[in-house]
Amino acid sequence: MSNKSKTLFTKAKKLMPGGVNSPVRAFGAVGGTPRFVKRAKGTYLWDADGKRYFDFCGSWGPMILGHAYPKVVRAIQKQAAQGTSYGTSTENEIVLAELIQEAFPSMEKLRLVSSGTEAVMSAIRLARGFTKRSKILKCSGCYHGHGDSLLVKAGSGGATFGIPNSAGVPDELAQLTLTVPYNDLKALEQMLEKEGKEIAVFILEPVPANIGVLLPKHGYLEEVRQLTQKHGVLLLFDEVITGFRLAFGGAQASFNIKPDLTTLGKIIGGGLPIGVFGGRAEIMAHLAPDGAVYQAGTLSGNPLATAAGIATLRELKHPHFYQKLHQKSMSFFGELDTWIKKRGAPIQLNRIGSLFTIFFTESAVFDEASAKTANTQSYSQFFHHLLEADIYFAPSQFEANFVSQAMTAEQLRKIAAVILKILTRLLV
Ligand code: HOZ
Repeated sequence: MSNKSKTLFTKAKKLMPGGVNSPVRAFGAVGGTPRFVKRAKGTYLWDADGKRYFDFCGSWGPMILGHAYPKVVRAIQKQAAQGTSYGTSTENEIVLAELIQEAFPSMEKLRLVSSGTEAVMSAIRLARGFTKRSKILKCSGCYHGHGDSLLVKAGSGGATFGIPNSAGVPDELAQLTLTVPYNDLKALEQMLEKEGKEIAVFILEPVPANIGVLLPKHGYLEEVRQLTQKHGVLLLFDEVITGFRLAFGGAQASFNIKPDLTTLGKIIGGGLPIGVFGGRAEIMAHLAPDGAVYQAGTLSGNPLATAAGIATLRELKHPHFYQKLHQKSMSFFGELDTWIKKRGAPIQLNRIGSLFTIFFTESAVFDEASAKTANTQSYSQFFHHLLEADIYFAPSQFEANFVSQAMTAEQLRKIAAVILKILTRLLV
């Protein structure tokens, strides 16, 4: 076990609640001591004791190119030498906005902010300002950052720690957030019939990845688009995880659906803090200084984050980038899947593109309730066996894992063999 991480965790707990700056990092759900990381390169993380891990967490999504990708590092270094924040507009904001818009044509206008949470909070305010309606609708188990209105039946840390409704959110506000199960069109239809006239926006992870990965049932997203349109409810795709992950144009390109609003984060900052929200020009016109919905940020469009984002997105634009990434991922998942099926193991491998979760349950996982049938104790055991084998997964059953382009087919073959050995041991 990592001694330095233990010492650092003890020290950190004296200074920070739970010893962390974001709850799921604390290993609360899997037990043990969180690893304090000192450096990362390509597919690997090194902890404070110098122990190396093959990393499937990828900083929770941003590191699609792998860690310390040379072109991204150079872009950050070059920009840092020219200043780290100006509080003025820069040309790079335009360059990044053009790259994002090229990938997401539904974002006719957009605004850069500093995190996915901030993007969602701002987009929700805008949706309310535009529609002049107060209620919002989300799916139970989906996570859209920690804005007050979104911490109702929330996934990610909400699911991990069993606090889907956070203390500190006034009931009066929480009551304005309605929920329906993901993949349930009947529930959505009934909700919109009953409350539609008061709902500003339906916010949805088109492919949820914060309760573990869920896949939309055939036709679900198309029907969601039609139903929201019918009721004059805006559709907001939260693609903080799926954006530039499932395809250059995210889930909306993969499933060919045009939402009214979109939020992005993670990958678009190449590992630096960033978020963006955008959508139909008619809606975005309501944002200050053009319109009456206020939104601002000292570090919005930050020069370091935009430099890293531009360098990252330019790599993702290369022809065949996603094809290669998905091919590698598919062979890796294929090896796991074949074994699971052959053995009839009580495990669900939910996956799409380079995104995946291994659920320890025999029933199909397609919404929050089915995700919650997973045996979290088995996941914890699995997680710690992986750690012993120098493999780092997300420290919670209810999160996604990521294949990065830095991982080679050969590495993934070897890792698949290790994972199957661990599963064999666990399932006897
Ligand atoms: N919101 C992230 C998981 N979906 C966790 C971020 C972190 O703890 O670093």
